[in-house]
Amino acid sequence: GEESVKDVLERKIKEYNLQDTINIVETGCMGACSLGPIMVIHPEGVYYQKLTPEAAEKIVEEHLLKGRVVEEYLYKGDKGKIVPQPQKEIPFFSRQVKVATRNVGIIDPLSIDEYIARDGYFALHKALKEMTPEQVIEVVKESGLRGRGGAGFPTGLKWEFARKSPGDEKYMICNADEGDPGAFMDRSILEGDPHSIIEAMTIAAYAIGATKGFVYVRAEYPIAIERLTVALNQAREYGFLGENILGTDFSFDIEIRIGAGAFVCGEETALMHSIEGKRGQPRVKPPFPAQKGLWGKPSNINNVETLACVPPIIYHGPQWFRQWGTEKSPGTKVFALAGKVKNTGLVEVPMGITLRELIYEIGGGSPTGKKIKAVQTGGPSGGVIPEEYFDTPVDYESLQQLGAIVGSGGMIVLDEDDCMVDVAKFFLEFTVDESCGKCTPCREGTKKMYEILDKITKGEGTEEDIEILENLANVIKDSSLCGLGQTAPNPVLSTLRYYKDEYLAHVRDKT
Ligand code: FMN
Repeated sequence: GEESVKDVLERKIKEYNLQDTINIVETGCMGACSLGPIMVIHPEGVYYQKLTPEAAEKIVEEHLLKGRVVEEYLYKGDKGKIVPQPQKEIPFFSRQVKVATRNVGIIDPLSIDEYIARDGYFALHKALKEMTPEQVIEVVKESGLRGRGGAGFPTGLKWEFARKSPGDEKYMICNADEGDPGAFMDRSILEGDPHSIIEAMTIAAYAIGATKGFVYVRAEYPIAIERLTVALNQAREYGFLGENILGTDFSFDIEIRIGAGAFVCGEETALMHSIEGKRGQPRVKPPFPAQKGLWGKPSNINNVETLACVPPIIYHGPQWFRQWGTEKSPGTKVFALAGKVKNTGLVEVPMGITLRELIYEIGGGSPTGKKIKAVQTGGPSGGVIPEEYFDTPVDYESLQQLGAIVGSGGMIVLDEDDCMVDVAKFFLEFTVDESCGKCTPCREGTKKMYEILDKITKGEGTEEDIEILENLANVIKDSSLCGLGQTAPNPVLSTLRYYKDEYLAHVRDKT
């Protein structure tokens, strides 16, 4: 609805001859999905939410012309209390720490000048003019930044492998496939701050010795593709990309490649096959991309959110990043809060925050007052975490110990009405659909698991079926070719771990 609000604003501002004093800036997503469309009036910082074209008209006439705040569209807190500046008072906003999304919702993504005004390309300048590639890698290693695409692999170490891998032609790839259902952090960064990715990729390319880069972005993100294209042209024009960047002898350029909607193409080896024009299927590792990547050359691949953290780390130094998070999982992470929670949307928080803080304080708890039962983290590769474990800190190791993962940052909150067998079936249906078919355990096994789950949820299963389901899940996990099959059984295994009684109730009560 934002477009129609903007149209009215433009028309009204012109009508009242305010165009010289009032500037409309179209930004990327501000994160609060349940409140959109949103408009913030600066410099006072008044936050209007749930806007309509009529609301926009009223705000121009009252707020902009007469300086009177329109209460009707302000944020309403507990018991309907009006909060004009929720950014300062409401935990959903005030508890966030924005590193990867530092410019999203603030700058105009189509303006390179606005990016530069917020320290954009300063890190690139510092890296190219004051640091050797090895020093850049050292800073990233010291920061402890770990891959935000799911696996949590240390970014600096991966860069070092690519740097040390012999070869004069190397590639730097950005993974913007973002296939996890419910995840939209990468989209928000690309749409809201595309220059941060260009700057980070150029720094990474300098560090590993790459001359060519690719952003692999899914076709379902047309706005991201459009804004990235504009940003790439601006970066070339300003000398941040192309031949002899910033007058140095380092040259690097980036091309966009558009994916065609296959989840498996987010897996790094499948993604590289897809860029090469081949069928997007994974292959056995090793060799890893750092040794043999795109067209057999040493390559480095990073997720969008990982890359978005790089420029401020280089600019402010590794200890700056380490002021947030835990020893082993430093920094911040963007999560997509969804499901049975009051405040849905994107939030960037320090790692190590507890699930309880995330779901109750930031998320605002249940919207209906029903009892929250669990949270499903990490999308189709993840698992459920029951409410009694909500004091667990959100970091890579802690969630893994509970049978779930941080993954790309999806968090779906479930309440007492949700059947955990249905939840497992929902995610498994997705992986069955998205299995590429190359390896047998994933192709045949996940289908078989789905059939058993279907039988159980229809009240036609037996206790033996539950046993077969569990055995099959473990076999698929151990024997699949890539991460898709290796993690597909996780939702089933984790619901079996904590909610076996619900499986048994289905088979015993025939419901
Ligand atoms: N990583 C992403 O960044 N985006 C994706 O959409 C994505 N999809 C994946 C899908 C599957 C089935 C698997 C197994 C992995 C996927 N990954 C995805 C992880 C990538 O293979 C790779 O680990 C990641 O891009 C590395 O970047 P990082 O170290 O910055 O996280």
